[in-house]
Amino acid sequence: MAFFNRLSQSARNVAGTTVRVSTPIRHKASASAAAPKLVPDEYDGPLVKTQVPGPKTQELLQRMDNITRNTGTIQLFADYKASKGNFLVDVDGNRYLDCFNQISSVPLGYNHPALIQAVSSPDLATSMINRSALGVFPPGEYPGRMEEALLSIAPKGLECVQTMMCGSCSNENALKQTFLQYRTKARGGAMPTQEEYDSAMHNQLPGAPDLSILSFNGAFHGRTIGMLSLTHSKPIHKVDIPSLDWPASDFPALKYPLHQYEQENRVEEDRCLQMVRDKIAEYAAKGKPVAACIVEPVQAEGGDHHATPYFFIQLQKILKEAGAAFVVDEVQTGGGIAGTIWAHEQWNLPEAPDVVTFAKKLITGGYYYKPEFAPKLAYQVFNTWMGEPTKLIMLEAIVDTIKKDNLLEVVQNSGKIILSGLEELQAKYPQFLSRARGMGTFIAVDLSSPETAADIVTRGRKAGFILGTCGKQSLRLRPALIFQSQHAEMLLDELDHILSEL
Ligand code: PSZ
Repeated sequence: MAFFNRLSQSARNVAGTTVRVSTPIRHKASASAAAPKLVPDEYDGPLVKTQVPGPKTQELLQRMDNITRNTGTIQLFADYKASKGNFLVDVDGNRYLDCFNQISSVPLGYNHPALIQAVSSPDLATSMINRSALGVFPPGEYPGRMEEALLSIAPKGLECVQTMMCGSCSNENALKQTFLQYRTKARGGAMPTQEEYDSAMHNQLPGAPDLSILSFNGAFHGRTIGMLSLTHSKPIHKVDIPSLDWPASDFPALKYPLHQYEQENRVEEDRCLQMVRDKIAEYAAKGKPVAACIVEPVQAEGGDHHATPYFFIQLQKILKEAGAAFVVDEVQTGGGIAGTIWAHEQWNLPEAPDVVTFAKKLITGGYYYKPEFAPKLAYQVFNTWMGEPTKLIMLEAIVDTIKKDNLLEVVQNSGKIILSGLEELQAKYPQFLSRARGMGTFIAVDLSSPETAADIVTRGRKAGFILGTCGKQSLRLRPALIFQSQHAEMLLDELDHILSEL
């Protein structure tokens, strides 16, 4: 089996810390020369000059902690002016190949020329200075921007779209629309009665109906009070917060490699589908019928759990039969990282999902929906900003760049290199690695323990790589769409080095 046969040596740099100079022999999937840089003046590689975290980060962390007393999550302070392409620079001048991208929310890397140009337009300044309440006084350009930026990439079969601020509030409002549609349908299309208006004011039936939303164990849909009832990835998100009595089904736990476990995986998916049916029946019997089901194409925060297209096709069928809406949360999977703009495109569903939500790489939050899910009355789905017009100016430039630079192909190619590289590393270090899996560059691999996963992230950081984790002990990769074969090689080479030293 061909491994990377990397040759690496240690050298001491001026600051006295170790930087490795490595001469990898290229992985067979990309034996050709490095592709021309998509961001022309991007750095050639990582560079770590100080201890990590460096002295400036440590000083700022202290100051920040005096201000918020809530800095337990801060990893480093960045120098965004100096960051470029796939490389994040910190305030200490250290440069990292960013394989995690602000929790998967950076589409084109740092300071992409197309975005610099887009934000330099007078339109953007006008839009920023005069931020409008989009629900009441939208700018004249807004419908055009929504057509260009959002409808141009709409999932097939979904013709309406609403912008919102973040992923959680997109999910909240999308699910509100499914409740509205459910109740309107139950009334045979009639508007709410006076009794319903009056009882709703006191959180009572029939105006405040006992409906439920089905989610999956291991899911993450946000941290607002409503979404937390659908989030089941880590107890720290939920503890001490009251929650709604809503059903959750198991999500398939697939075995890898998929081709070896087709039968077992089918049994596992059928078990979860049966649980969906059972939960729907249980909650109907309880008087809390399921109005909608929300599902991630890949359970991300929960540990990068995938399911096959079969699972989602069957799930859609079950929901349709039950009269419950099928809501796909593409907040983390959407925007191209799956190798297609929407991960669910790869399922080949017989018809579109009822609702698809997004945020992160799409820059704005929001959701697509079928016309029958549109609210029937004004002010049922509403808030002050209803999104952010400047974000659509940026999104237009992002969508143009994805098309112009064929970034979906770049993602597919880099994804293949990373995944096959991880599979080789898995064969080389079976004591540490298992279950390499991914869609495009949305990739993860399991480590032998949570401690090993954390150790790899720390070692990676010290060598100039930003990596993520998810679930209990998975290493999670979320590169930008401009992550090319040469970046994939740098990453694989470093992982090989780290694993050889464990
Ligand atoms: O710890 C956190 O709050 C995190 S870490 C990653 C996320 C949240 N992801 C956000 C997310 C998501 O991955 C999916 C599938 N759905 C909804 C959300 C919520 O989006 P935001 O954070 O924009 O509210």
